[in-house]
Amino acid sequence: MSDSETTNRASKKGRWATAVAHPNIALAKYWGKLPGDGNVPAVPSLSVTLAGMRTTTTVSFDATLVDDELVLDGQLQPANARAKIRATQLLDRVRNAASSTYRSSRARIVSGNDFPTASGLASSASGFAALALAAVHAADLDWSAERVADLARRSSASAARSVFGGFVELDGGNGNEGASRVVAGPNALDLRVIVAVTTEAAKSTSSTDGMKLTQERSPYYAAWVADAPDAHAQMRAALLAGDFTRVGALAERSALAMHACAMAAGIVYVTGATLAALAEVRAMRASGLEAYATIDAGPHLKCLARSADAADVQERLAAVPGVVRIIETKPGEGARLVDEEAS
Ligand code: 2P0
Repeated sequence: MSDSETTNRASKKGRWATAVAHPNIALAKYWGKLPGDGNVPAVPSLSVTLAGMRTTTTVSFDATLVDDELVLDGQLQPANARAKIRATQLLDRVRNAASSTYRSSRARIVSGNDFPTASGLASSASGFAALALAAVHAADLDWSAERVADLARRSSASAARSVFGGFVELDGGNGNEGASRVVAGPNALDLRVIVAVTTEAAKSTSSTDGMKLTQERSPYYAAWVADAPDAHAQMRAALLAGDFTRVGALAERSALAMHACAMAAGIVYVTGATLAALAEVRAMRASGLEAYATIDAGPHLKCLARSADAADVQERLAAVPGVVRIIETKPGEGARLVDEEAS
């Protein structure tokens, strides 16, 4: 990041900063939390941060405000909106660490996504990564990326991974504090992630609620937690070996294991369109086109392919009934400050 890209300006009423962050998709999934209120995952995960989709967030501390304000995708959120409450919780952590100038000041947050919000495209990951970085800088705090990631994780664990670029791991499991770090840079693997969007609507069960119900009700939850550290270690090794085939196969396995575990608790994120897209990915492999599927807490399918195969994969997924559009992404940068205001 160059100095000219960063900003932490004084305005008439206070200080503001703008951050950009990208979503990430987990190749080895996080699903389930440790007991307690630290929002520490029960399992380690490994993700790739995705260029091609972005959240831009401006935080402005303003002593004249009586409450924090959140404008999300152009809509002022009501005081009792879940997103607004979660944003205020993050700001409170920042205020507690900041100087007296900010401690009693409310803030205006303006945040925009260039992709569907809250539908399983990881908008909470990019949203809280951008919010954490912008809030820390708007409050004049000089924190490391690791500390910003820790702040973001407390709001949404996957957001810690979007603070960093390339391939990123997030610790989880007993005796663990949920630290995150870069495993490899964006060019470590020749990879394209083709997102088959199946709806523009918000999902019905949040990840937080889905995980809670899975932990309470799934007969397979203990097996998922027991298997995850080894699945994560295998993914890490395959990535560091540059082995696309193994990364892809392990990613599809992790996604299906997570969904099987959740489905056994009655939590179903996939739709007919998701399964049709999954069948098409498997048909691609049968025909010699090496592609692998992953699915998050929503109905979209993300397909992993080599760059040379990306156009063919896009064409085949676009033809699947129920796929409404395609977004092509590739490994990208972590969260960063920019010299503009979000709208
Ligand atoms: C992941 N997901 O590893 C998994 C796979 C979705 C499916 O992390 O409760 O929004 O806010 O910590 O981070 C989405 O969960 O959940 C997620 P909270 P988060 O990417």
